[in-house]
Amino acid sequence: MLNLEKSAAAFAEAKTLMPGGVNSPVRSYANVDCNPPFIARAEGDKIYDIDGNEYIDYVGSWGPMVVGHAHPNVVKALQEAVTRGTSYGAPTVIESELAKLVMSVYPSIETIRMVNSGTEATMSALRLARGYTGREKIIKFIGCYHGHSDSLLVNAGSGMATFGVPSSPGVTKGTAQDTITVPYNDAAAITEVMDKLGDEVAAIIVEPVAGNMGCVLPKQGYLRTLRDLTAKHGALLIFDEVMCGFRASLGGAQAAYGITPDITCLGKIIGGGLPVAAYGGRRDIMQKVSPAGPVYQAGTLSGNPLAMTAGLETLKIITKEPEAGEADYSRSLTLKTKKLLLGWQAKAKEAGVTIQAHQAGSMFGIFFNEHEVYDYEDSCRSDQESFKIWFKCMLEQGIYLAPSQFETLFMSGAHSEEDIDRTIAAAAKAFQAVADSRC
Ligand code: HOZ
Repeated sequence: MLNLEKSAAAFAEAKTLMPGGVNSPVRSYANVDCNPPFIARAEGDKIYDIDGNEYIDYVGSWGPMVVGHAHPNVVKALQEAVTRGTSYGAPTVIESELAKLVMSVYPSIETIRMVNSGTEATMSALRLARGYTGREKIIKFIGCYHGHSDSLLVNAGSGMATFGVPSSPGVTKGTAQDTITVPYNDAAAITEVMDKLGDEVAAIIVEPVAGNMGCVLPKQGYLRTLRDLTAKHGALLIFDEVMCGFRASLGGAQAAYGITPDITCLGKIIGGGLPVAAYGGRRDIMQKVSPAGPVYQAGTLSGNPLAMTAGLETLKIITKEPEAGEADYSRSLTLKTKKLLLGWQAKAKEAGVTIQAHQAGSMFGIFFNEHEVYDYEDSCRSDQESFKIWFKCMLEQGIYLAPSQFETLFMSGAHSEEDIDRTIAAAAKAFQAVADSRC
């Protein structure tokens, strides 16, 4: 039995200090009926709590830790950088270095603006789309989560799905009415809406691989439909690749599916675990951003030298040319993820539990569902009770997973074959626990 005594005490105190005891909702474990381990440190693919428990980590800080925790190159670069000061609020060369590296992998990004979080990136991208097109309406997909700015907190995934809150109080009717929501992966539904309202729409924003209703892949041709409809109606197509960037493939979903968006939002990995995100795209659109143009957006800590350093070192590792005979970084993550999921599927089958397993490169997840999962409704029909049992049994065995069916798991370069084998063995017990609970 996992001893979480110190974590429980720390959580009790935190609840007196912060709403729900946390600074971001899902990590509270509120929907899995247990206390969250309080984390003391992390290294490689392992995370350690204040009770001394060790876990194999598949959350990876919700995506950024693609090279593992405390990678020596990242640590060394940060140690050197910190001695030069922590923030200048002034231009630095390292911002351009990171920009060039990102743009070399994402050719659709001709000009980029660094910000501090995915929320800032998507919020700013929408403002830009509205400023560029002179239109007010935006379309988002039910169950897609693009951070917590007002216009995007409508029928959103992630914590809103986890806690069953379709929209947030505090978002005005005026704001909400400019956000049109449509089911994900339904080409007929989006075509109908665009045929009716397309000329009023500034942008369609989409997670091209959805990661906040669980991991849900786009159907064949779906992203092409979005591209064609936006082009037809003079609206912009925004890919929110905060999660799937550098994960669905090195070049993200846009490279994996061969679709070029007008604007891309990135985050997580490009900060290597420090707070960084970015939005960028076609030069003519980005030239509308202040001070090149009139669409205002700013940030004291944007382009922060420590954050740029962590991002740059992380991207250098994952973009490095492989040695002869070696798989490239991204491909090796994909292969490890595949091995893990095949193992989980086999163990689920042995236990007589049906799951749907989804993978896009190094992001992945499972649903306890007899049927295929293509959208938020399908995701909601998954068996939440089974998920809870599975999650807790995995945690007990030292496997750290996202505490919600409406989130995604991530593989890192630090996960060893041995740890993947251990994770598959743990899954055998967890699926059996699910099967037993159904007897
Ligand atoms: N919104 C993130 C997950 N998709 C962060 C969750 C958290 O830290 O609570």
